[in-house]
Amino acid sequence: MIIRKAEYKTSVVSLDKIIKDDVPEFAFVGRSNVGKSSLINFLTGRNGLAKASSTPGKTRMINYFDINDSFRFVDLPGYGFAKVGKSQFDVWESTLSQYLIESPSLVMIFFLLDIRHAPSLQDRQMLEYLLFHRLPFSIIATKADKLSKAAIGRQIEMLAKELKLRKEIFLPCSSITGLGKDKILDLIESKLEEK
Ligand SMILES: Nc1nc2c(ncn2[C@@H]2O[C@H](COP(=O)(O)OP(=O)(O)OP(=O)(O)O)[C@@H](O)[C@H]2O)c(=O)[nH]1
Ligand SMILES: [Mg+2]
Repeated sequence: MIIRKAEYKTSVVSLDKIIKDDVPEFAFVGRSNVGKSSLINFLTGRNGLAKASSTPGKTRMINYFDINDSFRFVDLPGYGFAKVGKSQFDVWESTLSQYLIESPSLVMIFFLLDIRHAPSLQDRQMLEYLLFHRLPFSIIATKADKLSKAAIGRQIEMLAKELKLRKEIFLPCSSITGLGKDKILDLIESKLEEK
């Protein structure tokens, strides 16, 4: 899979504006600051396509990107960002979860976890949500450039144990070194072929 074209399509804030058509979608979920927007930029090779920032809470809407005129990436707002008021936070979370169950052409959810940290309570809730609704997902362990090769292996084992998942479904990745890019693109290609 080669991404030769990536374009910003639109952003929506409310559920009634969610795109409902038959273009396959790949969504990126995870806590704020885990690296969702950076991963979209890195996969598409377009820095600045999705707005990334060291300030958590950068992505506040559901952002759609058209890829290769044939599928979409969907950058979702992160959860676990404490600085917003509780009510606004609830709105984000419900929008996020409704997007996940109401999008008709959602093919795959990339669930991002920071490879350096044990999963947060909200990460566990997100996982339960994905399992409960039988949503197709794979786990991207981000920021692997911050660890040695041996430590990457140890952290993947820790995450798999903590979440009671097979360690094979974890893909270590780095938007800085390029680790994981080919595997993620292969996965996207195989999901599109299954359709
Ligand atoms: N070292 C390292 N830093 C990364 C990596 N990916 C993202 N970052 C940094 O992590 C910070 C957050 O990245 P974003 O891509 O904006 O995170 P996000 O998940 O989109 O955050 P929200 O939009 O707030 O939900 C930025 O400072 C990035 O430069 C990575 O693979 N390695
Ligand atoms: Mg973001």
